[in-house]
Amino acid sequence: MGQTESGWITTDCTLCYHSCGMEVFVEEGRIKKVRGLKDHPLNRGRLCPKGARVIEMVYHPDRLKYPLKKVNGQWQRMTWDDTLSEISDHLQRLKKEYGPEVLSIFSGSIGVENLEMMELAQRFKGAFGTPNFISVEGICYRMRIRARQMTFGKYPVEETNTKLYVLWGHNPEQSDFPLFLSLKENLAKGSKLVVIDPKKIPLAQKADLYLPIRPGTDGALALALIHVIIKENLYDREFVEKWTYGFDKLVPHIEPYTPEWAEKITWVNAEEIRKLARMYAEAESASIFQGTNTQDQTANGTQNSRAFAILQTMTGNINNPGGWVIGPRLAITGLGLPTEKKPIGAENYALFYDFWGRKSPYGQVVCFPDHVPDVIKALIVTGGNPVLSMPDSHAFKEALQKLDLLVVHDLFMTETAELAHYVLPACTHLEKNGLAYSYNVCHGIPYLMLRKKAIEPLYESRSEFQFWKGLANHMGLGEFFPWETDEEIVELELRSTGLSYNTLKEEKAAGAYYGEKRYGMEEYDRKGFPTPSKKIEIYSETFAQAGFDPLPTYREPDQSPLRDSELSQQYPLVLTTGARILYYTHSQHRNIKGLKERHPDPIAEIHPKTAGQYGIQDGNWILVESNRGQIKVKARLTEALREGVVSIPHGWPGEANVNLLTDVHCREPIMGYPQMKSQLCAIRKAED
Ligand SMILES: Nc1nc2c(c(=O)[nH]1)N[C@H]1C(S)=C(S)[C@@H](COP(=O)(O)OP(=O)(O)OC[C@H]3O[C@@H](n4cnc5c(=O)[nH]c(N)nc54)[C@H](O)[C@@H]3O)O[C@H]1N2
Ligand SMILES: Nc1nc2c(c(=O)[nH]1)N[C@H]1C(S)=C(S)[C@@H](COP(=O)(O)OP(=O)(O)OC[C@H]3O[C@@H](n4cnc5c(=O)[nH]c(N)nc54)[C@H](O)[C@@H]3O)O[C@H]1N2
Ligand code: SF4
Ligand SMILES: [Mo]
Repeated sequence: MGQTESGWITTDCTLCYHSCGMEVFVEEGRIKKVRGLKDHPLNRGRLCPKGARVIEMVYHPDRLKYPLKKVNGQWQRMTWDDTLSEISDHLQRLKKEYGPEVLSIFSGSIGVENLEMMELAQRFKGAFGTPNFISVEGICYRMRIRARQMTFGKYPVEETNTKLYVLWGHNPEQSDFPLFLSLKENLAKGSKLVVIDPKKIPLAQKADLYLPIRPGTDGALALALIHVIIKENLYDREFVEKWTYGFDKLVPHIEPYTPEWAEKITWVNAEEIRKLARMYAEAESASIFQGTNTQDQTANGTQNSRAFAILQTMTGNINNPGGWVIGPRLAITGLGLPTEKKPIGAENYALFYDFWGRKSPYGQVVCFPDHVPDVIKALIVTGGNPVLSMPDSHAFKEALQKLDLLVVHDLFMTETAELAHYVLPACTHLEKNGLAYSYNVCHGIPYLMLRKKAIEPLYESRSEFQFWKGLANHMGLGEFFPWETDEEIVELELRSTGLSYNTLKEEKAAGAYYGEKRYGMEEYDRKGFPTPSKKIEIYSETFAQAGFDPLPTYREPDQSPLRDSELSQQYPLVLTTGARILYYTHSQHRNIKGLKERHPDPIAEIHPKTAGQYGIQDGNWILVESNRGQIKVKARLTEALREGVVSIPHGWPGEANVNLLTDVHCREPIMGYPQMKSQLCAIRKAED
């Protein structure tokens, strides 16, 4: 693949999915310095604390260095060739006996920002013939894309410059560094801010309105907002008449959803709901920024996303500067190969899998534990740590232990890798070429840049390209991976974009926008929207046909404090999980000293009054219990969090892993997403 260069190399950061621009200084084949790329529109020269410490990660002594095989419970060093040969033999045997569905491939959130990781895994999946590709798409983000697509026929995204930001379960200060940068600038210029969150996050101090909502009840609030906007005639009548389908059905539908009704459910004061409805409808432009996964992981997720789409529509905040805008479609050539068979979950969650013939390449990951070993007996994990990151670690761990074959390709020995039969060393993003793309945060215009290799792979680590190609070769599937280098892959991906590998390498190292954004409705005047009614579908026949409410409705979390049940008595507090910590990506980076010291302990945030009821003080180690298990974390008392709520970040290992508490069978009924933001728990002081 040729020697890498010395000096400053322009590439991106893949430590989280934002793909900020990064420059890396290389001397004698070693990375010496990194800095943010000034010309990148997302981070504009800055790096968050994770990106700034990437060198510590790349050269971490705990990096996996060579392939390992578990023999009698001990890791034994292997060569790549022998390992791939053994895996290949094993897969062939299983396939022959049980058919190709026997293999599943899991890709984590790294596979969302790393096109090649996802695409090559999907290529192998197709070459092997299994439909069972599963990923974080089954618990994060895809739900909103599909809900918006079913409403608009396309996927509009939030503009980063708006006159009114509605942060609805989203805390960009921790999770969305690029949005945080533009938000701060625009607030200084007079934009307004609303925060809807059970925690008064620091940004809420600057907000014009803060609504302390009970976790999992956002759908009720959204319905009440629609109610007020209609009742008070605050909607954009002209826009609604011209562009929407089914508004007449919405009007009687929202009759019962008064702010007073919502107050009982959401714990948000009815007058505050009215205030928000007026502020939102009257803003010059407004954009709802729903949490990247917050709404997805509630009992009402799909309907919440639909309700937000309807709110944006009713107020005319579609395709206007500062609203939700439909940008040009990114025409990257996919590498995935389709399979005829349906993946796990396709029957139970039909709209996740298929609508209007738009098939998704993903199985529903929450269905995985129940399909092992009956359907699935082998799993390859690439760039993910499902034991810590998927809901219900007990269920996932048990399933992984029942597998005939578990292969993990990662940088480190994770809790998932510890359960594997084979562990393969992966290289970091700075050791391979790829195509980086950003979408939302660049104002709805796709932005492409070369993720340029800065150094040669360390130790015996290999890229996803090398791994899948190698395995395919061993299995006689080499024809599906005809390329020699990862540069060729980037070239292929770019084929229909008008850009080329060389253009990105030589002329546009800092990246290039792909396509132009057009405001206004001219395009739809001519063609209509690509939905069955050719309009924006407030009322969705697609939902009705699939057996779901065609207009947004509300569903209480499966585990609810409002229900007087044995469960709510035993576990009286509301548990929300996974609020992001700036210093870590999911289960990663706790081995980076410069980050760990910034946030050393796994914590549970609790209001002092709630903690007081259990004799818990700030800094005490506590046990948190749910119907699925128990964990031990440190209590952090804060008046910022609503009383009666416990908020615990995810990704901590061992007995602090919050997914030991979450329940893979508490699911949103339409797309199957787990209710990780709204379960019940109990707390008590730990003995020592
Ligand atoms: N309770 C609860 N759980 C949650 C959430 C929550 O809110 N609450 N959030 C969920 C969400 S939204 C998501 S997206 C998931 C994320 O779930 P995962 O993606 O499974 O989580 P990570 O811990 O980021 O795992 C990524 C793994 O990839 C490895 N890796 C990094 N770079 C590379 C590479 O270049 N190649 C390879 N092969 N490996 C690499 C890392 O070492 C790490 O082990 O977590 C989910 N889990
Ligand atoms: N540093 C860092 N950044 C990340 C990640 C990471 O692991 N680390 N992960 C990335 C990924 S894959 C994802 S999906 C995104 C996640 O991004 P988001 O889902 O937007 O998560 P946060 O920004 O942490 O904001 C969640 C906020 O919602 C609040 N909240 C909790 N439950 C509820 C609820 O039921 N309703 C409402 N209204 N609010 C609630 C929490 O208190 C918190 O302030 O972050 C991405 N960015
Ligand atoms: S936000 Fe931080 S970790 Fe994420 S891509 Fe940007 S610099 Fe890297
Ligand atoms: Mo995510």
